[in-house]
Amino acid sequence: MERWVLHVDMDAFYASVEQLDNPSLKGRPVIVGGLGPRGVVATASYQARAYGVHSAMPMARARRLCPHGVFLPPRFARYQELSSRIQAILREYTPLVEPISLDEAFLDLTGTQRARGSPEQVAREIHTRIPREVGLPCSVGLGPSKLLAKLASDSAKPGGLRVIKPEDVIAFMSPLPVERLWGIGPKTAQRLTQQGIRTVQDLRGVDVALLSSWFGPKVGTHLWRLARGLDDSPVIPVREAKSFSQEVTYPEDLYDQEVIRAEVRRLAHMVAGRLKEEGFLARVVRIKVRWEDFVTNTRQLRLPEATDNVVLLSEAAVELLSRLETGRGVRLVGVGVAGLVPASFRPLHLFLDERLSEAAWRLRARFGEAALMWGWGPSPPGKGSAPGRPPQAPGG
Ligand code: DCP
Ligand code: MG
Repeated sequence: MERWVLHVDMDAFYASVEQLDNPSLKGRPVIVGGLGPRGVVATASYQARAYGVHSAMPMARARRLCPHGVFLPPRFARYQELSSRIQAILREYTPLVEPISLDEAFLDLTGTQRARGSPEQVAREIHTRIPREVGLPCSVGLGPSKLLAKLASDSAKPGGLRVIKPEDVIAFMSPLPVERLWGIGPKTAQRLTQQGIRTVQDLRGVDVALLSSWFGPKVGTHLWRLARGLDDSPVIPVREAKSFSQEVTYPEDLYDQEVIRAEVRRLAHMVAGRLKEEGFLARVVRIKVRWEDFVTNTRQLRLPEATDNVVLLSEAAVELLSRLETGRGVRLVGVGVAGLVPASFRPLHLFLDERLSEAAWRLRARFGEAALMWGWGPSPPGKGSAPGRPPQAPGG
């Protein structure tokens, strides 16, 4: 059966939402992002892009480039709400919807023909329904794979619809710069450029053995396939939310508050590492404490936004610990996370910069330099004022 994948990507998503909610902003350069001194641009309306403003640019630079722009802080809850409405529309066509971020998703339309019309009709319908029913502009691409669907929607931006039929793939791809192929980062692109390979057509002229000698067999074969538009990566509907936790039962009860806090931080680090490994962000942090008399207490809190950040998660866990009364010996400590979303939903790690440094500052103020453990290193109990060694390895 012919494979059909659709890709939808909203145009200047955050900025378009701001324009939707405040129509006086329509047609104006709107820049959404961190407004503090170290803020970064999340996105800019196409009117602002004309001044050279783009995502990930320091806000200070954006202000210089576009002094008469409208600068706004992000409103994640609102973006999330509209994202859900968009996804609900998409799910009317197939359960095979893979959200990539708040404003982007893939749909596998293979074999949906009978129920919903041809993939091309579905693409047209989605392309008109989203602006009509949600009020936001989008771009839609349809092609024989995820690779082609994404390239198609990119080429239709802003506001367009593009269909790439299997027989048009080679002609469509040939003139594209190699960086446009996914999985080709700046480093790979640079190495290709050094060899005089700039476009997909150039890349198609290099045989697989040569590519493999440059990049190794795995990447070499991948590049060879991409150059031919060959991509069979599946559309993966969003995974069920899970939870992760780490807990330890101690051979001897813990009494020292510093030690207990250090343990909570250490477990939070392990959980954060697990989130990173599995590609999730968490909204909820939990702790569990079993006292010497076997009474067990749990506490949980909801974070302002989903994160896998080590410092934020351990800060939250320590905060929860402080909500429990002290004095009794502690047999067991556990730290867990729930409310997991795929890391591709990461709202704005760029802004976290500001909040992160704030959290780091608070941490340092409370526990001293030793409290800061950015990487994924050995456990901290025993450092500084906290005596003792971490007990046996924690179980799952
Ligand atoms: N985003 C962000 N930081 C980035 C990139 C994006 O916070 N470095 C946020 C703001 C965007 C949203 O994610 O509105 C969607 O990202 P896109 O890359 O799809 O960018 P836009 O939708 O803003 O613009 P377009 O897709 O039209 O290029
Ligand atoms: Mg977008």
